[in-house]
Amino acid sequence: MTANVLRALWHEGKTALGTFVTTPSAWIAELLAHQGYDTLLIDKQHGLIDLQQILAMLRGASSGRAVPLVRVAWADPAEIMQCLDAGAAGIVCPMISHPEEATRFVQACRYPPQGYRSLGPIRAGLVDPEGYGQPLTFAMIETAGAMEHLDRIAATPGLDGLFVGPWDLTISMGLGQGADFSDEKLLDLLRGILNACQQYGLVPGIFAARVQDAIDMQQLGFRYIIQSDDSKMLGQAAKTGIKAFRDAVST
Ligand code: 3PY
Ligand code: MG
Repeated sequence: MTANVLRALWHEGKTALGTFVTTPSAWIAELLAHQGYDTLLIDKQHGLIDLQQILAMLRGASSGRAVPLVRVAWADPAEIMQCLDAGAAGIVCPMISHPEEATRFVQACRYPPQGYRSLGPIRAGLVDPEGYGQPLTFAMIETAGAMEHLDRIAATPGLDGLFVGPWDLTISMGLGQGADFSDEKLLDLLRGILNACQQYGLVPGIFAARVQDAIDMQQLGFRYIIQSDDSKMLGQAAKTGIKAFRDAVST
């Protein structure tokens, strides 16, 4: 499954739904890729995953229909290029605060003359021979700096979308802890990001922990939504089962 599958979906005005994969497991990636998600976001920033495990997870995800992207730990060109060569359909890059960082990120994903990616798509060329040179590029908007430079970040040539990290954004903007999607101050920021996306032809993306928040964000205008993550889902399912059992059984 390739970047162009998602591009086609967005071109039709549809929404891509995915979840974070935080567990270093090809099986979890494969399992989730078969559940009906449009995309998966393998989390190398806050997940428990290192570069060696990315290949196996991308291979696991490839057997399903969900298009696998990687959130890298930082805007490190070497790491970005390794994830792309391994076959990631795109990169979500955290903590982009300045236009120069956005340019450095996007150009690491593009071959000359658009960028400075080095040629060597060892697996990418195998799984996506047509499109490996045009992976998806999402800059994360999650800092006060990003809000200050939003327009110039959005104008970065070759950028496909902005992806909001509401938790970091909330902290960075001094709005407290934990993203409160009913907070008008946060909603104002999100509307500003949506406007920038519309102006520059970018796909607006966001993370939402709860399903209802994901629905609300889709209604607001976001078209790339990552809802929850595998660790949280597993923990919640376990808690629900344990509670049901303990409530029913007294000893
Ligand atoms: C944030 O909300 O800060 C994120 O990075 C989402 O994972
Ligand atoms: Mg974040």
